[in-house]
Amino acid sequence: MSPKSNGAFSDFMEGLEQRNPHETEFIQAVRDVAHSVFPVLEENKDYQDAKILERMTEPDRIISFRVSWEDDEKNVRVNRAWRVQFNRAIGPYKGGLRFHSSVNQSILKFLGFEQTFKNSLTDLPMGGGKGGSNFNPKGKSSREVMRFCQSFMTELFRHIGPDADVPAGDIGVGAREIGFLFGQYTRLTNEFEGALTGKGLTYGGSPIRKEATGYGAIYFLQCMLARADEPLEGKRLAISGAGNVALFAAERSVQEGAKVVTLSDSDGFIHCSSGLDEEALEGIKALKLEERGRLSELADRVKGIEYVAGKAPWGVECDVAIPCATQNELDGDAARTLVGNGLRAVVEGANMPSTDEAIQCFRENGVIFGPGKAGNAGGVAVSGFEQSQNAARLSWSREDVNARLKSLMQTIHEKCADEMERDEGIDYVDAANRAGFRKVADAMLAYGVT
Ligand code: NDP
Ligand code: 2IT
Repeated sequence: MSPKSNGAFSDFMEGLEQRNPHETEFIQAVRDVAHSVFPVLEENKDYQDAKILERMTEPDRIISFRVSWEDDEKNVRVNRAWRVQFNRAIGPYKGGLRFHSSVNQSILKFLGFEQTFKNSLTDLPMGGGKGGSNFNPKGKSSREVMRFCQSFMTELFRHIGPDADVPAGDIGVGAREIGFLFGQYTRLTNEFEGALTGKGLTYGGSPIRKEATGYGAIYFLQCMLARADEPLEGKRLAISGAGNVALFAAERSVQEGAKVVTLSDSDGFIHCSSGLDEEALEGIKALKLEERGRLSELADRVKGIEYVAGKAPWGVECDVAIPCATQNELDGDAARTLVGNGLRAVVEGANMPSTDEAIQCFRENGVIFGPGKAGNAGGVAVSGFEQSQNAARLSWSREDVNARLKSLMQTIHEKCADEMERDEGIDYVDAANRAGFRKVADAMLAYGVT
């Protein structure tokens, strides 16, 4: 960055921090993008005059609402919920819903902001949005989750629709929750339409949607490794998380001949130094996705697996780290340990899982680093394919969707590689931010001052 650009960047960040006090995750996400795109702004007076970045960092609107519901003991419970409709320049708002006790406005604003650039990278007509609630589904019965989802949708339905805003899953919102939410949406609106994605295959869902984020991350990793003339086969992968993203990243990795040496949940991690085989993975998928069990139960069930309580998996020896749990789960200390153990590459399955200090450490040590905006875009991309199938009242085959997903991830990688050729000083982080930014910025310019 030039000294002039650097000064403007500092002024911009100071203003942003004053306008959004205490929103640490949102400020972190904006800093990452602003740092990458300031040199682009410097070259483009139209962007500067139109105050494009100032406009992009204010959500179009935030809907905040109360969700009241009754638990199994007939107690009335109250939660807080939001839908952040961040940016509609290139398509209807699109992005997941998160149900987790930690959810707050800052986290949803960071996720909605990042989603805008991620969706732009897919080249599909999708704007950016995110929503959720501080409701904690853990330990709740299915009936309690159903009553919560129905109450949540009774408020949200008036703000969404296939051409307005199309939510999907995220942490704590999987196939079961999308079923309850869609059931209530269709009941309230008397319409059967693609207002949510991640639906079950019997009611408008797309093949490969549940696998898409994890598979997509591995397709992106393959592209990054190929550019560095390295194969994926035989590499040891440390994956964190044991949810929707992590499990299907693991599945694809095993299919590609890589060794998955870890998976984790918020209580600890499992370690299998020889790499999980397909049978072990099937057992883990059943435990996590169907029985809703804990990884701590596995050591007794599967031979060759060690369970380590209370720790993240970043201390084990691996060639590639794939964080697939949550934001800021991989910090500077973890990054230094990984690098000390010979780490070659990182691809982010989660959104913003690496802290700034971790990314800095990867940069300084020549680790190939694929940011979440590019690496995990496969999930929302197949959501976009689900919207297309719903609108056309068609259903594509698994093979077809998987081939489209693979090709889309390769295209995102090519866009990043093009940006890196345009400016040799940048990495995948800057490249993904710039490529995502240009499309949204140009659409906003075309609309005038809105
Ligand atoms: P799930 O709810 O299916 O799984 C989340 C996993 O991460 C669980 O194993 C969970 O453990 C663990 N986890 C969650 N929060 C924490 C925490 N605070 N500390 C430690 N572990 C934690 O979510 P997804 O797999 O869908 O999402 C994972 C990440 O991927 C998120 O960052 C999400 O935003 C991102 N993402 C998801 C997409 C999707 O299609 N679902 C698309 C793109 C990105 P436990 O069960 O113990 O809580
Ligand atoms: O972070 C994400 O991209 C998601 N949670 C998926 C969003 C979607 O609309 O499929």
